[in-house]
Amino acid sequence: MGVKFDKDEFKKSVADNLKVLYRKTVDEADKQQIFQAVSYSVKDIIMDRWLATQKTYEKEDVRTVVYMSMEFLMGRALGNNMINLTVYKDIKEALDEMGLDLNVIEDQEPDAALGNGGLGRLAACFLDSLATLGYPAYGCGIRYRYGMFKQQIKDGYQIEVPDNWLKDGNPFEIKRPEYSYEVKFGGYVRCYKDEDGRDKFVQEDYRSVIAVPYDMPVVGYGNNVVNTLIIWDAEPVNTFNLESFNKGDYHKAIEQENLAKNIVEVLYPNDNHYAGKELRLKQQYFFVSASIQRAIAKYKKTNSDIRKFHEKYVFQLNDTHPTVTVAELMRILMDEEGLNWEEAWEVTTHCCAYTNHTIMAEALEKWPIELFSRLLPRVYQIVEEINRRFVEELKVKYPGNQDKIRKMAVIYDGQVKMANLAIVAGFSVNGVAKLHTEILEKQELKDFYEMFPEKFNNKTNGITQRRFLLHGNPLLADWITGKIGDDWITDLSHLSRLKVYVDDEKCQREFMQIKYQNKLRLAKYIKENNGVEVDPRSVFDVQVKRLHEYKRQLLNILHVMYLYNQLKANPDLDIPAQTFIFGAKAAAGYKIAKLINNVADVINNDPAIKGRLKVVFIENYRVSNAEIIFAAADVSEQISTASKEASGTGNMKFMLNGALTLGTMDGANVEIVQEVGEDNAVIFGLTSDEVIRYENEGGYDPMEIFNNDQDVRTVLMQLINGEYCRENPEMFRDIYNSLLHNDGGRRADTYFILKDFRAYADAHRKMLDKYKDEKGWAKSAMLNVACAGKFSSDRTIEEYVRDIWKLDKVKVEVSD
Ligand code: 26Y
Repeated sequence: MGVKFDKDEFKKSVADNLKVLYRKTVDEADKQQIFQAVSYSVKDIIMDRWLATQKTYEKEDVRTVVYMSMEFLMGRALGNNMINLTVYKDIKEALDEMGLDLNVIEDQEPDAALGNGGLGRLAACFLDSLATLGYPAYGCGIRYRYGMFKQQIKDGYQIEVPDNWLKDGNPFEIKRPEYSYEVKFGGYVRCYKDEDGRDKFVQEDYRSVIAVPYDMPVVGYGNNVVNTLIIWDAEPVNTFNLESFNKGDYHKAIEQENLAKNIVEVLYPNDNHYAGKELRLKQQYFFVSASIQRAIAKYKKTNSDIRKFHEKYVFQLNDTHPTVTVAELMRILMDEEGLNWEEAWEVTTHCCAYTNHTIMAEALEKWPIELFSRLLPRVYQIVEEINRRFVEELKVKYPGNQDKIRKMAVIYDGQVKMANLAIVAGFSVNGVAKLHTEILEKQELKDFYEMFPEKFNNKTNGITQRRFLLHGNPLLADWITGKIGDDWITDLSHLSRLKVYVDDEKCQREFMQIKYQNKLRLAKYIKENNGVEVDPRSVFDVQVKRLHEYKRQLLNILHVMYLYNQLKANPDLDIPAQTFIFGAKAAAGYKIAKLINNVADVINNDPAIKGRLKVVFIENYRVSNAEIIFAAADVSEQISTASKEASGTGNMKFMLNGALTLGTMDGANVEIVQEVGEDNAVIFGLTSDEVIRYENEGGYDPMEIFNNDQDVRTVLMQLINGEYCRENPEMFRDIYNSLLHNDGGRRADTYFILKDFRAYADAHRKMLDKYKDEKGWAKSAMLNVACAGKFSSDRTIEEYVRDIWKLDKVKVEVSD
């Protein structure tokens, strides 16, 4: 089923593109132009498959999932598209012959960073798996003009630089103005009776924008399927609203122009933290309304009865961010399609399914009624009615139980609670790892679980092996294929066949040699991008993920400070050289990045340590350099406070690339250890039950640890004695205080860093002992790869399809 590839034709195509696009020959073109030309040539291969896929979907009138997400963290497209078209090596060869280096060309592409972290990257992995498995699917999101900010480190501080990712044009996207829709904001609702005496509702005196879709191809692996990611741009109703202008409403015309510009301007760089910004609600409604309008229009092309819409479409809500879907679908079905409430509710509650990605209270979306009703007056009326009916139901089911109503109502205390809306109107509610779903059922969403147990289900996250092994780690990918064939590319469970090699010493050497090559590659990257020299023979101990208190980068760096003290006190300490690698973007103003960088500065420049300890903060961590980092890791730091990390997906990427997990029993770590066995990971710290118990008891007393553990005490004192900031010893006072003192409503050491410190230090010791046993280590690392099969997003998607989406696989024929 692979693509028939004609090398000469491809070379000609690249040269032609350079001519047509830039009036240049291959020798004259710059790297960016070459990237564009190659991308257009690849797009050309995609195009026939894209057409054929969409034709097939139309002809077979397939049931479709629409993955609704504010975030799609796609990363680079060129390499991935070539991989999935199964022409990567062919094209590499063709370009070689033209004197062009594919790696250099790939590096010209900016990451499509339309997401913050795990949730956005999960959406991207899901699209890859859906296409590869041959399921009809759309992603719907926003074409942010500026994606996730680029991070520079200056003087140890994070500087946020705008990510103008569209500056040179996006070769893979296609603008489709013929499928544009109007989206209305504000104004008021006028109610009147139609000729049959039925209530009718129209929004008047609104401001509106035109939502214009751009399609991005999502190429399935080796199967001719190309699905579509639709990202919506906003344009003013007309460039200069003549109608309003003529009526003298100059102000309104300008307002609408600004609304369009602002709405898609920038991705909010908040991860797991809700800020309640009005513009964010506008973004949500904007892409939701446009996406539903498009789905309904598409449905009506081939179906006549809108009451059966749910037979053909299911909307998966990626967290609460697109939850306004529920009310917007009700509105369109009633106000535009003429259904009554019961009919519209029947369709809506069979269309919408909700995924929860976090139990962090500060990530819960709650919109003030004032804001919500002002921005979306008609939608708000519908939410009110949903709430009124639901509260009636609650009163019948739990008479007199005000407490339940307070907790479960969709509208309460002046706020619209989006999670409650998603649960009430959705037919499915899922968590993203076994432990996470259990916590939802037993704690966070207990009341809802008791009322609607049938809605709840678990879908443990996964990752795509096409990007994070086949593309990101070609040496290991080839080695695996050499051993067990290439079936793992589309069925990761095949990796278990590597188990027979884990005791074979030759295989162990080959495997570790590949790891070493990947460490060299990362060392080179670090040298070129950060100017730090690292020893590829040292242990690469890596924590890459968004900076967040609950993820506890602070625990990691405090331990590095402790290790440094140990090495200073005892220079003969018999431990392998270690490189601690961090990579993370932070919410603006968060101090830990500065601490890590200052610690790095001190340690890396201390000759007494003889290079046995290095600390590196990799600037601008993102999907493209993540691929290089995972491939080179020995130790995977997954150290969140138990119960706080819903799943984690980086943990899976490390495992797949042969790193050992050093982690807490949190999120999917639990399942990772279950798969690989306790001997091939190191687990430490409080369990989620213990954490939750402490939290319910109001915390614990970190002072006791401070007073009794001399090593901890020393490290904490170094936060405030200028050891890591000569010019301002007070620099890290806040961090010190947060660990030891209650502050208003905030408990000291909210995330149990000191409580887990000893166990963490012991875990590190245990990890190093493992590392010293070369063969044992190689075996463990290989077992991590061999046991990673479960963590393919292909497996996750098959579960969503089976339990929630009920899609049929499609076959696409193409004549090359
Ligand atoms: C601003 C706001 C409401 C908000 C924005 C982004 C709230 C949350 C987020 C992002 C959350 C997120 O990325 N969650 C992560 O989802 C991953 C995929 O399910 C999980 O693996 C990970 O544990 C979880 O933190």
